[in-house]
Amino acid sequence: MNENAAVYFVDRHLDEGRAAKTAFREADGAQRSLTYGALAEQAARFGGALERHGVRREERVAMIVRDQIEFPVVFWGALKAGAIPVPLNTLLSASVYETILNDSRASILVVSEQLWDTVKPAIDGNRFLRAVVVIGEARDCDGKECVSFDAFMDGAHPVETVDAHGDELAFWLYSSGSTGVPKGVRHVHSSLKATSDTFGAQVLGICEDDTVFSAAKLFFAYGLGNGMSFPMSVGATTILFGGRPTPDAVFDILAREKPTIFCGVPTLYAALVAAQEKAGTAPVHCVRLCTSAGEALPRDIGERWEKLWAAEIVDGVGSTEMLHIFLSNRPGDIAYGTSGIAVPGYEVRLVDEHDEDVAEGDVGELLVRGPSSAEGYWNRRSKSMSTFQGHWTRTGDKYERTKDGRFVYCGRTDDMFKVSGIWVSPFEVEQALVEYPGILEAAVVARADDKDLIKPAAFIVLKEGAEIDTDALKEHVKAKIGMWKYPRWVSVVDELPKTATGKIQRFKLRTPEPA
Ligand code: 3SK
Repeated sequence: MNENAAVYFVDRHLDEGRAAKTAFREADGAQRSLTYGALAEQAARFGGALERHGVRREERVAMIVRDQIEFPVVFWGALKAGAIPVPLNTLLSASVYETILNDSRASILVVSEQLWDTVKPAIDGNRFLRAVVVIGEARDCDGKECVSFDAFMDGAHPVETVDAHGDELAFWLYSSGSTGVPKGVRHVHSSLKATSDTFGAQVLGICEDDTVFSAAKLFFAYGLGNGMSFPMSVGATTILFGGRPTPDAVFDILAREKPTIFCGVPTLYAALVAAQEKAGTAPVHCVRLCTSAGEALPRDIGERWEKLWAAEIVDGVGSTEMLHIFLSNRPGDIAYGTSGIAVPGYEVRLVDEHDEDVAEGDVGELLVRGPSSAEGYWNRRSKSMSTFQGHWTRTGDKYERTKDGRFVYCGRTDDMFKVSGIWVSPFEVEQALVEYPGILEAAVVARADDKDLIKPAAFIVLKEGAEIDTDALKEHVKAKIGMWKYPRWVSVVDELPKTATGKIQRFKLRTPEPA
């Protein structure tokens, strides 16, 4: 049997009578849409165009592509031809693109024309790229072949989906984690179906009648599942949005497109709740379910959203290495402020520094085992060996298990610190901070005081027009979570440094306080 993921996610829909069903619809630009039939045809032709350009199996096809209908065409077209699509974050700088394009040795790059000015300097000196395909008008590429997407596809013969084993490499995703160093995470064909069969089917209960809008983009593992593999596993429809998901843009899409499932990240939910409460307008009730991941959702945000929208947020945790969410709340059984329990098909453990299971109520590093773990990092043997240990994957996240078996996030292993000999989770202090009126977001890091003792330091973003009394804020944190955990320094900032997917980059805040 051919275990190429494109058979299950693309070709199967033709046999099951969904050729005319809309698979993707754009919410912006020309508002184009793509049926399952057109996707199968165009992906096969994109695969043929790769072959015509001499792309062979396992060669990498880099994608710097916004959420638009060409994204699934390129991704599945590459898989059909046996090439390896490598979707990249569309918000990176030229120097990071240069590093990743060299690291992956991609021979073809597909880029959205809106991103051309940023990407162009990254390809000038590249020795591996044979062609650059621009979705839009072709550009001048200084000696490299540069064609428009339409010209690249023109006249290409459709490929037959190549035979692949489920364990064969299918695609890579680059993860820069909380440290900023990009690593190529290599995933196999069977993993996409594994995440759809577990989180998609058994937690979301996604079905053919659903319409999904994921504000988290397709280049991110979370967005790839939400907006592509889960809906395509059941023949549902996805709304694509290439722009920045500001509250206004998101509210407009929810009202116009009426998705039944909405997927966001905590920063976005915080901004949506603040905007909605300020405007005082009633939301359009269409979503049956919302999801959150990327980092733990503050309890307060979950509760306020549910009150406004009468729809639960299913908060979970996943990783690029595990492809999607493996620990999650369940619809109808949500405990905001926790990451819920293991997703069916996954097992988790909390271990101490000797890899021994910790006692109930103690904090430990979260290890996970399940069917979608990556094969390893590209060209990073030592990091692969320390992360992927047999069947278990180390997440680098610290968790505590409550009496009722739910997992509570405590921070990254490298973000935790001790104050007066007791562990402090920056996340717990941040949760207490954002519950204080006027605070939109907060990040907490360790800082040495004038006696060289480690204490929490907070960075806060205020809601529009808000002012706060920092002494009263410190008292609030003391009363809420404990005397020793309150931030000794509070800095008001315009925004927090974050990865494109919303994870706070605390390492960027760990500088001594300016004199
Ligand atoms: O960070 C997460 O929670 C996540 C969830 C799903 C897929 C990928 C990631 C990083």
